[in-house]
Amino acid sequence: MSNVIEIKVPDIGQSEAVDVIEVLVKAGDTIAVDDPIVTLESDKASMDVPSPYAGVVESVSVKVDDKVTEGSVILLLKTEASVEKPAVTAEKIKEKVADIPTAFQDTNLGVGADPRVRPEIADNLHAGPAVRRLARELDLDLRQIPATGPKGRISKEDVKNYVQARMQGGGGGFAFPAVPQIDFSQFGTITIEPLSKIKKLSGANLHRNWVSIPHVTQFDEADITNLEAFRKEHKAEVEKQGIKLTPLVFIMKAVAAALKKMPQFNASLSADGASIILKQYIHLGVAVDTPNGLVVPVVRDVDKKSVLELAAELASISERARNKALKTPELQGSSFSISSLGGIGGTAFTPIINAPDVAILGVSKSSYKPVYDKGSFVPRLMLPLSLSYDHRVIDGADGARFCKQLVEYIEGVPLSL
Ligand code: CAO
Repeated sequence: MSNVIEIKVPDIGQSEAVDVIEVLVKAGDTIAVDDPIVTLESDKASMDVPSPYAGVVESVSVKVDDKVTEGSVILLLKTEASVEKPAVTAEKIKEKVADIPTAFQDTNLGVGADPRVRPEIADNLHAGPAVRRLARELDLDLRQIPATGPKGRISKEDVKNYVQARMQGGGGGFAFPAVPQIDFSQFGTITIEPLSKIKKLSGANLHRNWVSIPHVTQFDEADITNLEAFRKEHKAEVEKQGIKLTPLVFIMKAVAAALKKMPQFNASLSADGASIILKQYIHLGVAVDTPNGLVVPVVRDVDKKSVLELAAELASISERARNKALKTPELQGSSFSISSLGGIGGTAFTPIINAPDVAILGVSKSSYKPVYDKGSFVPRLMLPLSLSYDHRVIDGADGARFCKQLVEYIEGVPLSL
């Protein structure tokens, strides 16, 4: 025999009224046990209330922005179930809330930055579990989605509109052909090793940055003969303080000066693509090669620190990156990034932009080259630079100007510690 029963707000672990931020069912819907029926939001968390019974919704008694407490009627349900004991408990709801990942590693170069978990740690981001789940399923970064709900809340509608806009803007009917599944053992012996967690997370972000940003890479060279002579002169003395002096810290100072001169490189594109967000701070993401994969810790306020301070900080963060000892905030907030492969080798490469930055500098290995000067060739130590920039924000001419400016700053960087 069927009953019509009231489904009420269960014990949610607090006595204060909470907001209804989403109503997930309507009259006539058939629901199963544990199907979410409303999303509630307190000051601390948002939570889905699952249905304790299966049945058909007769009517819904709450609407968005209502305030409810334990015992408030949510809906009337026609059910065949026996209704002795409601199945929903505070523990069950808490379990559901705990389902949502709460931490992530944002390395920005994409690196380590998993877009599916990223939104969950954004402090002032308002979105219910259902919206967060949807964003995770679609691999979307919630912070990119313009919110239209009350108190700046992101609704399901906002997510749908965002996806639609993205498809209209960039889809064009184009779809990637699937990568063929091949059994390589047919060609010879193989072994299969799982990718590290960092590689999986960074891979997703590098892929996103590579396909979603129109990259251009500009190449140049800076004469670091004098810089290198100065560095070598002071290397031993600095090492006594436990600090390793490499060309990179001088390059970081020169980059900071160039970013001050050309702030459009120290910027991000707004989520709707309609404006540029210029940053008044210079925080440089520095790519660090670790046994587990690429990590990009951030050195803050590079323009305000001395060469020695930067060298000490760089050594500390790269060591901690390799020991997996970095804290989440140390991986966030870069305004421009540097990937230096100079200690390894190579003459040039095309670094992938560390979104939401709009540019990244690649540094390759310096080598002596004959440079024509006043009628003769002289040996000079030349440093190869590769600047990748987002062509939506930066024109080619500015890309070339930035490189020229950077070369001038590297060649004239104050030779002091
Ligand atoms: N040209 C020539 N020599 C260079 C150089 C350059 N551009 N840059 C560094 N070197 C030298 C250093 O001076 C040092 O030699 P000495 O000990 O004789 O002085 C040696 O190379 C090793 O330097 P280093 O790599 O340990 O230090 P760094 O400050 O240059 O770089 C760090 C630090 C953390 C950036 C680096 O160790 C690293 O991890 N680089 C890899 C970054 C990476 O993986 N990028 C790819 C990202 S995309 O996949």
